Amino acid sequence: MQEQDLSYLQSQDTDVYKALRGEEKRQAEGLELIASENYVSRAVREANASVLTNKYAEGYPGKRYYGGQEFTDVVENLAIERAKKLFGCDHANVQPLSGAPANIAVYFSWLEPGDTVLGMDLGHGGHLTHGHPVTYMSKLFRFVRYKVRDIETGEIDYDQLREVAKKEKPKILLAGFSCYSREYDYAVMKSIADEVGAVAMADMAHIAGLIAGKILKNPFDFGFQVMTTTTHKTLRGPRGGMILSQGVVGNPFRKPEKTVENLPTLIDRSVFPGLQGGPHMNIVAAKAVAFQEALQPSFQTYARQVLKNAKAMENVFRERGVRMVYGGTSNHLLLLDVFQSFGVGGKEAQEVLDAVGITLNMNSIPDDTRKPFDPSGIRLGTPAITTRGFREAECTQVANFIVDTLENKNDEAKKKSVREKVRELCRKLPVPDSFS
Ligand code: DSN
Repeated sequence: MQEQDLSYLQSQDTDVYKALRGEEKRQAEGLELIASENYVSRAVREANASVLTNKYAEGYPGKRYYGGQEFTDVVENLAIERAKKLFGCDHANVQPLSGAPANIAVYFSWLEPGDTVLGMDLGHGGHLTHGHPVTYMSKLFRFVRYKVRDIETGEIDYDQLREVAKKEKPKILLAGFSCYSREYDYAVMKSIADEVGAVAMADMAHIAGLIAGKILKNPFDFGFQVMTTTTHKTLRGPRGGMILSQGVVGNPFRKPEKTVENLPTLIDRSVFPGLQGGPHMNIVAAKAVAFQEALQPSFQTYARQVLKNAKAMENVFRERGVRMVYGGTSNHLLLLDVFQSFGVGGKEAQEVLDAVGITLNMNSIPDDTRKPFDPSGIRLGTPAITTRGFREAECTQVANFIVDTLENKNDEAKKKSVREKVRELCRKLPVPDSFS
């Protein structure tokens, strides 16, 4: 990753300049294993840092409330068309500021206050925005949860899900997660949604890049009507969100009838003016650039390698007796029960690993008896190190570093040696500027 030219910033604001340089060094010299993070290309960063940050563009291409839109319309149309091509759908709204507003906008497009959503339990891998009681959405809508049947395999209890759906009659059936390492049976999910008259929605934030890279199944191929995602995880774009949908794209300024066919228009109206004001057009431009990168054949190679790398790490953890929640992985992430495996809490594991240059996050395991601020698990993933060019051999080394560190958390010499090996790997495979 070439150092950004920050010379003017340096002359204007040394404090921010120093913090940015520090972060550049941290990213260059450490291993990023946070499953939801990635490195963007230099082209994405340039678009992100462009003059479009100066521009208001409330509305949609060709229908804005401010003048001077000849270039904003170009970038938003490019982002929309590329997103549609990537995911094979009728419509893309590229304005959501992130994943949470994307989900909220879908809820408001389809639900009335008090309506029910059936989504995955947070403790079993779901996401806060799928109705956790701490969120405002849980005060407006009724969220009911399904769980994983078997924690050793990650199999979802579809029988229970069907029974709950029949009883609770959700308006939205939601497939999606932030910490689940197996793949949904979308056909079964869709059949349950049809049986109870629910819209089938997938929150694919974590695996959007693996779907775009054709390594994991695409919910649209099974009849799902809506998919939300962030754009900065496996999809390797700027920090932001997006809503993809099937149906007829109508004029967002004319209220359509509330039918499944009209979901694209209902969603557009829900994003703006329902929820958000001016979109961040610099981010929209960066999304367009990232989607173009994801349309290249090399992105499929990347997605395949993300999965291979996760499997290589899984093999090490299995060989060395580490307990993996859900028994391993079928995507980019792994959830390790470090409390059972090493007698170390998740918080301490995160801190000890950070000190040797391996960044990941503590995470609850299903039905965890420990508190969220010091849970039993750590979550890790391979999207960022794969962007760096790591393959199975390096990932095997990294998994061994993790186990070595946690087995020897009080051995300073051992940890120093791991730190040096991490630096060496980072020097060998620096973060690239482009990925072709
Ligand atoms: N915070 C994201 C993650 O780490 O999975 C989800 O929103």
